[in-house]
Amino acid sequence: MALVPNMPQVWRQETKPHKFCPGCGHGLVLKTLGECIDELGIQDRVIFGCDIGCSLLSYDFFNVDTVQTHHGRTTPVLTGIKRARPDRICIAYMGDGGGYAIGSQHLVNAASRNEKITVLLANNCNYGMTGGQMAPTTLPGMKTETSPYGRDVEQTGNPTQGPEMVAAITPENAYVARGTIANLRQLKRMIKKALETQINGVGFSFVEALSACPTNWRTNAKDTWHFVEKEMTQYFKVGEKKVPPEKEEQ
Ligand SMILES: Cc1ncc(C[n+]2csc(CCOP(=O)(O)OP(=O)(O)O)c2C)c(N)n1
Ligand code: SF4
Repeated sequence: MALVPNMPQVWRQETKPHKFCPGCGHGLVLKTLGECIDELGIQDRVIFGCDIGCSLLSYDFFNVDTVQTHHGRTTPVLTGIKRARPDRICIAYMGDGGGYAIGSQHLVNAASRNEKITVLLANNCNYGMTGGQMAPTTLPGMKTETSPYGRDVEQTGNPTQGPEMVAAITPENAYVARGTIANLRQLKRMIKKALETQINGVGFSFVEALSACPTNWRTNAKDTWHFVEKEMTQYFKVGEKKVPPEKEEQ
C-alpha cells in the first residue's frame, strides 16, 4: 500500500505480521481485499470497518481510515458513514457470528434497503474468538464447544445460507457472491466486482468467503484444507449469486 508521508518509521513499512493464528483464513481474505483496494486505486477513499470477533484483529492491518465497531454492528455503522459521506468507499468486515447471528437484522435491513456499501464476511463455521462455539454456519454434525455431540439440525436448524438470503432480498442491481480462500484469484475477482458495484453507485454488495479456523477446528494443515474444500462446499456453494446488469452503451 502507498506510504503516508511523515509517519513514524515503523508504520511506514509496507507490511507487518498479522495477529491471527497460524493457518487462519482471515489473513488471506484481508490480503485479497488489500490487493483489490490497491488495484482499484481507492486507498484514500476507503473507510474500513471491522467487527468484534477475530475480524477485529484487522483494526490496524491496512493503511486506510478504520473504525472498529460493536459485535454485529459493523454494517449499520458503515451504512451511517456512507450516508454521511457518499464519496467514501465503505467496507464492513465481519465473521459469520457477526453477520448471521447478532448482526443478522442489520444485514437484512441494509441489503433490502440496497445500501451502497460493501459487506465482506469470513465464514469459518464457528465463533472463533470466543473459543469455538456453534454458529449459524456450523455444519450439520460438526462438533464445537457448544455442540460436543455434533450439530443437531432438528434442534438448531440448517446452516445459514448468507449469500443466497442476501440475493433473495436485494434488488437486481446488487452484487452477491460466495468465494473461498481455496481460490484466491476467484475471491479477488468477486471482491473487486463488489467494490466496483459501490464505486459505480449501483447498489449493495456482499461477498462471503469460506474461511478457516484451524485453532478451534483442531485441524492440521491437510485436514484444514480438506474441511474448506470438501466439507464446507457440500453446504455452501461457491459462485456468484447476483450480478448487476451491464450498463448499456449510450
Ligand atoms: C454484544 C456482544 N455479544 C457477544 C460478544 C461475545 N463475542 C465476542 S466475539 C464473538 C463471536 C465471534 O464470532 P464470529 O463473528 O463468527 O467471528 P470469528 O471470531 O469467528 O472470526 C462473540 C459472541 C460480544 N463481544 N459482544
Ligand atoms: S481463533 Fe480461528 S478465526 Fe480466530 S484467529 Fe485463530 S484461527 Fe483465526
